Amino acid sequence: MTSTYARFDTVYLFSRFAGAKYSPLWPSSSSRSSLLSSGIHLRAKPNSRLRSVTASSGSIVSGSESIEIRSLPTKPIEGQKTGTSGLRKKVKVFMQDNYLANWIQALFNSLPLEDYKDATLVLGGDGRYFNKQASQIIIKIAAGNGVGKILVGQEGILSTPAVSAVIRKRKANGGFIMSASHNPGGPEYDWGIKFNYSSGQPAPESITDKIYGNTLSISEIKVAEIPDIDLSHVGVTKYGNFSVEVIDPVWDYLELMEGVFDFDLIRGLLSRSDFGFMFDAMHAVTGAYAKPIFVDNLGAKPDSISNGVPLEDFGHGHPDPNLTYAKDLVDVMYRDDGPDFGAASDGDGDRNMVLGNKFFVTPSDSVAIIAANAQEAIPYFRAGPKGLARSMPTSGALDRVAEKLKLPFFEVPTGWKFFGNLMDAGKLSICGEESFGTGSDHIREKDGIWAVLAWLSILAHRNKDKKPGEKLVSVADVVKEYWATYGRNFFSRYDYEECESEGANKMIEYLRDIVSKSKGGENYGNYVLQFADDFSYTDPVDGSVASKQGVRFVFTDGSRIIFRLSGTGSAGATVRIYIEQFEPDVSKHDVDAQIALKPLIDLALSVSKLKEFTGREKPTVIT
Ligand code: VG1
Ligand code: CO
Repeated sequence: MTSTYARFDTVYLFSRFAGAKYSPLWPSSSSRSSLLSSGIHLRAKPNSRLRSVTASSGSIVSGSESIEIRSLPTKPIEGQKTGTSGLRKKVKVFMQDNYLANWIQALFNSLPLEDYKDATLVLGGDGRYFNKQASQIIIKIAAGNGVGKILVGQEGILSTPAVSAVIRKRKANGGFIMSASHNPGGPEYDWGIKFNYSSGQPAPESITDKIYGNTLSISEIKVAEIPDIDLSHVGVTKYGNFSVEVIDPVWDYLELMEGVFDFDLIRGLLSRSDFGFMFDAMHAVTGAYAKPIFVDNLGAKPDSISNGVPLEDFGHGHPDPNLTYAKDLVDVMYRDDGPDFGAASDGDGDRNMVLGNKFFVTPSDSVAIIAANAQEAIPYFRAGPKGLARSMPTSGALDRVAEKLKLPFFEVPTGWKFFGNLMDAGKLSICGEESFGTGSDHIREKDGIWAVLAWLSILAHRNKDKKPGEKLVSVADVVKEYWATYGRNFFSRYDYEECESEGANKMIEYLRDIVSKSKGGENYGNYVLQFADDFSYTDPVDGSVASKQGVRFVFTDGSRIIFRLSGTGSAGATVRIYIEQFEPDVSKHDVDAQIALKPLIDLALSVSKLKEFTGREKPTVIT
């Protein structure tokens, strides 16, 4: 293992999901009961059939000529503030009274009329518990506010990258994503909602702040008096000027992937008898995509997909693709006779973990390696990437690739929403975050399956002339060759989940105070401070400023210690500490990251007085 990942205690206990209990807010049609009782066991059709399933071939159901809009009185609800990626809470919170309805109406109250009136919006999600009921609520409020058309994934299913792809391809004005991503799902766990704009990127803070403001003054919700829409079949339903088109969740996305990658090249690798492949969909949304893409199109064996059926509670798992939560895959990959390549994706399909046989690729290295190899291995980048970017806490590996390839480089705050403007302005092609997020400007979200296809392209390109029986270039070979060329950025993240908010906030305040008084040249143990600050980012395209994005201590040898609080949790506060150190010496590249980083980790703990502020002896997760 090149990086240690350990879990010291268990935060989540899983109980099996047993039936939905939900009282609908609005009068429902007879189809509701069937929607509620139908479990999500969606399997996307093989590609050959997908091609024939288009909107026009679906049924068109026409309702009345005009729809009645009802004004439902409501009261503001506290705490509907968007975090790093949408609004996330326990599903029980979202199921209370008008909780979801208020937020959706507040969103419409925040958008300029021309952004939604008679416009097309996309709706989809990761298949988690409450998505089906939420779909009906969102559709009725959208219709009530004058939206012209909703494009919704069959059974409410669309991965986050697929929503972005559909918005772009069908020139929609935006879209809703029903997901709390890697957070567990089911009646006891999390739910979330996110809004993306017309270029497919998550709404900027200027909009999410407005939505929050409007949730505090909301007094009415506009609801269309229409029955629940049957989401189980591809087709169009019309009510007056409003229509809902149920679309196949895979088709647009698959078509995009075929344009980005050389599928013949990848098929050549996946169909080799001496190359083993395994993809773990974690019972989350990529289960709907994995078989059509990897098996039906690219020739992988049917048994190479595990946990490939999306379930409302993710099979009572934690759909976070890392060495702790994707343990089944890790165990297979660390066997002597394990596959040559393994990957997993998260709840909504935007994260990825990449493994070789007995080898874990850190996400920070992964994006750098994809960027370094993109031009030769991926047709979409044939002219070379336009620019590279990473989130601030992500290791500086990508910086070195940008330097060598003489590409523009950007460092943005945590959260994918900050990459979109750079992409729209043609300044950025490939980017990533340390949190298992990698992607490019083919869409405006990170993309788990894209990252897997990028890695398969690199391996396929390196091995395309290898005869049967010849040793293949492995994942470990590609990574070690990369380290030898660029040096290795040792990186680790310590997470302290569900701390008391008060202590965690005090710790950050304490660190901000240290930073405000700090001076370059000060000694911190064996390290000399270059600078310390609370990261602030000015968007080079629209000039917007995001401040207080993480406290960082940067030392003269390039080492860094970074502290921030998570913005995606649904309970308490999660403290994240990011530690990084650069090592140019090849002879030291095989050292375990936890050993290489020990002095810096100790320094981070003492500088922050973490134990004192949070009472925590040990992190819950180490990446
Ligand atoms: C985390 C990650 C961040 C990522 C975000 C959304 O945010 O650190 O890099 O963009 O999750 O990912 P935070 O604020 O908890 O650190 V996903 O796949 O949950 O939409
Ligand atoms: Co996600």
